[in-house]
Amino acid sequence: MHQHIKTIEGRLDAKGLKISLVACRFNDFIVDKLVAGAVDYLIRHGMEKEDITIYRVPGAFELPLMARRLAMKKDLDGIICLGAIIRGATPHFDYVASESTKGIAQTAMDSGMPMGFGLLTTDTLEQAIERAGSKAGNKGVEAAAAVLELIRVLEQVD
Ligand code: INI
Repeated sequence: MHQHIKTIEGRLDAKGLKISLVACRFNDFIVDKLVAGAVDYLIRHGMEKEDITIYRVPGAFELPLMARRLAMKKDLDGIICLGAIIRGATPHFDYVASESTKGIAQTAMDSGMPMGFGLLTTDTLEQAIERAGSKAGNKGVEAAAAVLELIRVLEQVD
């Protein structure tokens, strides 16, 4: 049905690209799995190890400022934000989660830098574990795949 409609898609080819990850120390036993998943994905899709840099920030609240600073770097093709906010652990879950999410989205919009969103917001530790490389996949891998696809589709806009 769509055979006559021009469709532009992103190739999942990371060759020659330069990406930085911003990863939280908070809940690092979860976040480290997201980081490992994202790095593994990028390398398996052709990125050189030397073209990946990981910046560590204290927690999800600090993600947006670091992402914004990196978005000003002209030599980067994309950024991946990785963190885990678990409701049980904090009374201010909703504030941290919404400020972090809004800040990351706003940074992407203001800068035009492709941004992968790999921030887990779960009710329980078990749900976080499930999304960090077990039965519900790995949110870090998903964020890496999304930013790669976005970079490759954006570069085809003429
Ligand atoms: N930061 C997280 O990344 N995950 C959390 O679950 C979390 N909890 O539970 O509070 C969290 N809080 C810390 C916050 O992001 C800031 O680092 C802190 O408030 C200092 O500014």
